[in-house]
Amino acid sequence: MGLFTGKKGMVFGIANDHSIAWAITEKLFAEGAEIGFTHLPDKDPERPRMERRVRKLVEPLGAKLILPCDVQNDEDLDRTFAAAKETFGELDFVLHSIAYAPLGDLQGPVHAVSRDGFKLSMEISVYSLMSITHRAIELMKPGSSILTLTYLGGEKVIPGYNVMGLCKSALESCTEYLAHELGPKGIRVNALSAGPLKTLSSSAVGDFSLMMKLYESMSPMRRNVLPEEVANSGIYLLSDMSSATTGETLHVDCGYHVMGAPPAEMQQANSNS
Ligand code: 0WD
Repeated sequence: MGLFTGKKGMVFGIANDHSIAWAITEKLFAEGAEIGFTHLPDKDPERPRMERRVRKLVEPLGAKLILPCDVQNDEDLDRTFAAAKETFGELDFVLHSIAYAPLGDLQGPVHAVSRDGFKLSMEISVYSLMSITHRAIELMKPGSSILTLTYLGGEKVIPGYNVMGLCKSALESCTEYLAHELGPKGIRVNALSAGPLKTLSSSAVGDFSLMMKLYESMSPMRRNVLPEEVANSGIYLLSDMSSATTGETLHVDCGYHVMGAPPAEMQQANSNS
């Protein structure tokens, strides 16, 4: 029997097989979960690229539901949760793995971000957790779990992360407020703060390979995190294994977040050069 045998949930945010949501999904399926998925609606219905990419991944593993859903659209969200109710009756977990900022605004500087770019980034990256949670509550019973994905750039300045840092800060605060509100119902809300992983959206963040190198030299474990390690912590937070944890931001980053200065050997190398 798996950790998720008899459990049902919805996953938002698989773009392709590099997505963090996909790494978590593979583990969820392996542990016996029944899952519904959403993908970004395709602009050209004649060429459904988004749908095809998600369908190709999740259909062979037995996806119960695959729906287009733009989190900017309330009707899409209503339709998605109506379908989830019809298919599953109740939900035990929801994974929110969605973020977006227009490239021009993401490239910074923060003081020059456009009004519209700011609103759009916050709406897709933060408000979506609130609007998804609002609809999920109705289907969730005590013991259920909601998980979102965040990054250290929401706590500290990470050059290049720019407006997305502001979004992650708000997302982490949102996680805490939602945990407070849903705790009495026995529903948990947590965030997983992952170290850098090469995905579609991270490729838009400036100096990404430099960031990977920095983690290798500076994190206490002197390496980058692997997708399956993020996925393992993801299923921990979505499962009954984390039954007394809520409002938490769990760092899965080889310890990088605890460092306040580079390790001695890095400082030595810098002073020799
Ligand atoms: O290093 C990384 N990759 C890290 C990512 C480190 C720490 C955290 N994260 C976070 C991201 O900020 C995000 O919140 O993890 C989450 C997932 O990111 P990912 O797996 O790196 O990115 P990706 O595979 O691109 O999935 C994000 C997806 C979108 O992909 P694209 O690339 O097509 O924008 O979010 C979805 C979409 O599938 N998405 C939307 N879904 C519904 N409605 C929308 C929308 N409006 N916009 C984006």
